[in-house]
Amino acid sequence: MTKPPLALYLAAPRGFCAGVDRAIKIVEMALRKWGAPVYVRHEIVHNKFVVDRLREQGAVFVEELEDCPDDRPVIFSAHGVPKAVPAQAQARNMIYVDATCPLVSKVHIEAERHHEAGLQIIMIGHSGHPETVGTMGQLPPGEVLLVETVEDVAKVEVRDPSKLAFVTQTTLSIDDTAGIVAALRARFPQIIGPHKEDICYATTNRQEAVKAMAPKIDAMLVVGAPNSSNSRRLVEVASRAGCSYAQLVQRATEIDWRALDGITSIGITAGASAPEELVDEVIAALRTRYDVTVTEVETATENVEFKVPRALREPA
Ligand code: 2E4
Ligand code: SF4
Repeated sequence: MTKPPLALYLAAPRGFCAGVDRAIKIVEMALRKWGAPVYVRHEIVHNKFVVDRLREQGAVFVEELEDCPDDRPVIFSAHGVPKAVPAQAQARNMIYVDATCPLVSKVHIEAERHHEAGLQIIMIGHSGHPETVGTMGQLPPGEVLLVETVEDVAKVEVRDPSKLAFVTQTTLSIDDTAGIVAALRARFPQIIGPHKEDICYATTNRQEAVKAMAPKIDAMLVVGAPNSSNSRRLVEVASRAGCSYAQLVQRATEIDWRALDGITSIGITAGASAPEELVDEVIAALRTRYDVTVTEVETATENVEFKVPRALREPA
């Protein structure tokens, strides 16, 4: 039987960003330096495939520092941790390596600087997400207020409207955040903040690539995990840009073939924590049912690289 033709548009950039590359490298280098087990507080990045592979090499994933023994190294995930976490590790004389993405650490420093200048901070982020918990946890309780929506901006109760700053999570929707920032500036004209927001280059580029592709395609598959904020935003961006079917898939086995019935074009992208092997797997699965022609849609080039901490570059 002949397979129906399918025009496959592959987003570029997609998949791993510099912060994820660095975080995974940190775990691998720590395993080499100290041997197994090395503990990791929270999924190093939000991807089961990455976590499983590191677990096979001897990494032990836990949610809290309390679940780690004193005498084994612990790594903090790319999303960042509240100040209390390294403080507790130090108090227990533990070896720890911080795999927080430098672009998340930059936001932590920004928040601290505003606090030292006597400002209360409003964070735009998702409640309960580890990055939000980590950034808010840089300062004492009450010093960082969380808003998730434009409606929250209308309700938030601040200490002094003339002494305010804002910071954001790095993986938010560019468009939603612009609306929330506009609402903040309208209600609090004196609020201080970054030029736009703190959304990182990788989040921005992946959303832009999806926007460029959406008009060309009948469906969009985003390779990524359900707990990955940046991946979920890519699904939303595709839907809003007019793609009638946009779906997050962790890997090929999650493709809903019935939903793809009758399509002639498809877009594929991957969140910043999704390995390229899983993109390849999805494309291979499509090839079993369709006569696929691949076109890459490149809207930006990336050459960002982050060094691993010095402790890992030195012998044990
Ligand atoms: C740290 C900061 O934050 P998100 O849920 O998108 O994390 P994920 O692990 O999926 O992606 C990597 C990452 C890590 C993004 N920003
Ligand atoms: Fe860092 Fe951005 Fe990657 Fe998050 S998505 S790890 S902030 S580079």
